[in-house]
Amino acid sequence: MSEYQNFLTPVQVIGPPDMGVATPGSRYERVGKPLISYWIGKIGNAQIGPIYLGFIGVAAAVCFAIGFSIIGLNMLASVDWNPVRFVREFLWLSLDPPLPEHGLTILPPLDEGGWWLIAGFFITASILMWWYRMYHRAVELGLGLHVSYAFLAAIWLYLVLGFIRPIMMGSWHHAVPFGIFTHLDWTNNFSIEWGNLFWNPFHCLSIAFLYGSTLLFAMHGATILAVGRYGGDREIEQITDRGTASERAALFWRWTMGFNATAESIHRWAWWFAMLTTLTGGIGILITGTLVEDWTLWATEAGIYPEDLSIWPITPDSTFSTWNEEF
Ligand code: 07D
Ligand code: 07D
Repeated sequence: MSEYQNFLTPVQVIGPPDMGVATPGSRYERVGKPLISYWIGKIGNAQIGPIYLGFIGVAAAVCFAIGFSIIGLNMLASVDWNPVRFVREFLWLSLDPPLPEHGLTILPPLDEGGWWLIAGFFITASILMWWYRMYHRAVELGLGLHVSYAFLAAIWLYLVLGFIRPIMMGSWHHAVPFGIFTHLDWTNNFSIEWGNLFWNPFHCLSIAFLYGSTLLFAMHGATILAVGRYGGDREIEQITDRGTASERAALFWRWTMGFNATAESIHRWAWWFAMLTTLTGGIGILITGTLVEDWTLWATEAGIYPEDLSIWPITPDSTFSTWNEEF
């Protein structure tokens, strides 16, 4: 038998599936006959199901299906109901928000943004209900509410982008289209329209936390894998069994950079960095066009953007003719 387990040496115990702890007072039960999958066991827990099926969860799934279908059917209509074109052109298809002249009208003509509003309503209802499911399952299991707060931070950015800011701007037109490439185009146009988002300090903060999140994730993931050979991933033993993996992990960082997080605090670092990415991002988007009209102008006035651009002689600039001539 393997002394320690990783995804190459898993010992998979096959036995009666675990139904999980009882949650007295729950109105709904877990459903589905659990199954054990060797291959799923390679990337996580081998047992699939049972899944908790509550009213809100089902309602969220139904709302998502309705919103998703409305988007899909509109896309299909835009290619004359031709399934081959739908598949080939999918990445370019889009369901766009209402035209500017409709302002904040609740129901503009369906093909001028009405379908976008209806789809948006169902997708948003679905996300909010899924959030409630996260919240409520945590309460019932006696957990902290950290997962639901983290999800809420992402929902904050989503709501700012598609709901709160468009209302503050006085038109749904400012919201994001439902489309793979069109939402990228929207993102690019947003930056251009409001004077280059790079000069928005909240965009800077959001990027710092996003990059920080990947760094922390890499450091933490790598550290635990590195001490896996000493059982570092067996969290229960590590709490009582000092002097082995956890200690080596901590020492590694104390020796390499003088400071080490603890097994608890590293998760706090990760949680805050991830949450702050979308929290600061949402603030940055909310104040764009509402408080600040042009970020380059703002940065110039704040003394951040240089008034004399000749101090950056080597910056590649595609509009700079001699640069173009070189290529
Ligand atoms: C890996 C977890 C799984 C989730 C996945 C996404 C859908 C959408 C759409 C039917 C990390 C599932 C996608 C259900 C189906 C239709 C029309 C999460 C993981 C795999 N974006 N964005 C993507 C969304 C915004 C931006 C990809 C959503 C803003 C850039 C995917 C939202 C701005 C790039 C996607 C949203 C923005 C992307 C991969 C909501 C600024 C890319 C996402 C609800 C923040 C990348 C072609 C991923 C890409 C990409 C989904 C909002 C910018 C389609 C659902 C408006 C610059 N975005 N995005 O892996 O390849 O996330 O695009 O707010 O380069 Mg986006
Ligand atoms: C979108 C939160 C909502 C998602 C939810 C999930 C479903 C799917 C799935 C069933 C992602 C719902 C899920 C419905 C269900 C299944 C399978 C989180 C979301 C609730 N930028 N930029 C950011 C960089 C530029 C622009 C953030 C880098 C340019 C705009 C991030 C660069 C221009 C916006 C970031 C760069 C521009 C952003 C997003 C470099 C374009 C935003 C953080 C190196 C030319 C957003 C303040 C995030 C923001 C945002 C990174 C460049 C535009 C840090 C690294 C200058 C308009 N940019 N960006 O977590 O918050 O998103 O800005 O150039 O709105 Mg940017």
